Amino acid sequence: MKKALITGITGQDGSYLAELLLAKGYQVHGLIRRASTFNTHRINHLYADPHEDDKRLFLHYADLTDGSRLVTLLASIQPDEVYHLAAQSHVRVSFDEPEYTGDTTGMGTTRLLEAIRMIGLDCRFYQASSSEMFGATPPPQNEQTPFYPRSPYGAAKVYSYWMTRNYREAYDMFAVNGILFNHESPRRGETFVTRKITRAVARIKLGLEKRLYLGNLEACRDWGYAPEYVEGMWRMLQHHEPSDYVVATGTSYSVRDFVQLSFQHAGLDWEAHVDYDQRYERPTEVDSLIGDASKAQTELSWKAQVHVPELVRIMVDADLAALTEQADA
Ligand code: NDP
Ligand code: GDR
Repeated sequence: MKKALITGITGQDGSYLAELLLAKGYQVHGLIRRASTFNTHRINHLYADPHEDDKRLFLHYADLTDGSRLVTLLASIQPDEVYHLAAQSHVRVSFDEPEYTGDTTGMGTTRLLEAIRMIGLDCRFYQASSSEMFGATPPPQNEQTPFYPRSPYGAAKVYSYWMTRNYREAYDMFAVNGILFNHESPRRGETFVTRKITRAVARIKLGLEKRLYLGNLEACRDWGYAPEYVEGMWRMLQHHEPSDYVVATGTSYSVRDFVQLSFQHAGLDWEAHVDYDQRYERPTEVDSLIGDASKAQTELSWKAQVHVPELVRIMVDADLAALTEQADA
């Protein structure tokens, strides 16, 4: 049985990836942070009683800021595949907490790579790189596009990208960067713009709220569907040689388009409910991202199936269903 370690298992992608790997027969180990309240709601449905014999999901306390813990954890688990998804992943927050973002989103990757090297672990390593690394470089963006990050988050991801490549080249590690464009789902964190919109639409529709406050409506993003993107991660680690891949839909919509489609799906007029709030603007913005994922299509046979109109329907319907269920309970 193959063993995988997922950092960031409690996040959007970590939860879908854990589902995928368990379905493929893996033993899955997840790194979780100690918090005063449980933050495992996205993976609770996967967690079996620890006393059951066929249990294949194991959770371990650790933190990206604690390098020695990463060493002991990797040494005891001995995973075949490491999916490094943990990060301070919010771009706007990275302007407020640049040093912490550098320590986790940047240095956290080095601590993990160095732990693998120090204990001589023979494993495959996936780094969650991001389209935010392209930043101000105009679209379309592919694996050859120069990086021009526009936030502390983007800069930390560029550092992690190069550390991953350096460990591949210097130590012959099977280490890859998945350069993933924005991907969303009903499990998306509630402060990212798509989920903030679909959740507000559901609340407005059910009369629980009246207004939605947003920042820049003109930014364009290449939004895909998270469950498909974690399949891309897995395929990168099954390939015969390590390389870096863009994962994207190749289409782009503005935040305004996403707002309009979401309200329209619920039979609402967005202009009657949406207001501007300067606090959601970023000091420097990424204006336009459109990914060219032809390398992933050719080498990994990966292609996005869900595009924004369907994504909007999935997310608005899920938020409406969750709220209705709550109200009925
Ligand atoms: P989330 O924000 O949903 O999840 C982040 C995860 O990282 C959580 O499990 C969180 O744990 C964990 N984490 C944060 N800080 C630490 C730390 N100091 N030590 C240990 N764990 C920590 O992110 P996503 O699932 O959306 O994204 C996964 C990865 O992919 C991230 O690295 C993100 O930057 C990157 N990415 C995401 C894209 C997207 O569109 N979703 C696109 C491109 C890249 P906790 O639950 O305790 O907070
Ligand atoms: P992004 O996602 O910064 O692309 O990073 P986010 O959803 O936060 O922003 C997308 C765009 O929407 C604009 N925007 C707002 N954003 C938020 N969060 N809240 C608002 O109220 C709002 N109003 C307008 C933003 O300015 C931006 O242009 C995500 C994260 O998942 C990263 O971890 C990942 O690397 C990238 O996607 C690819």
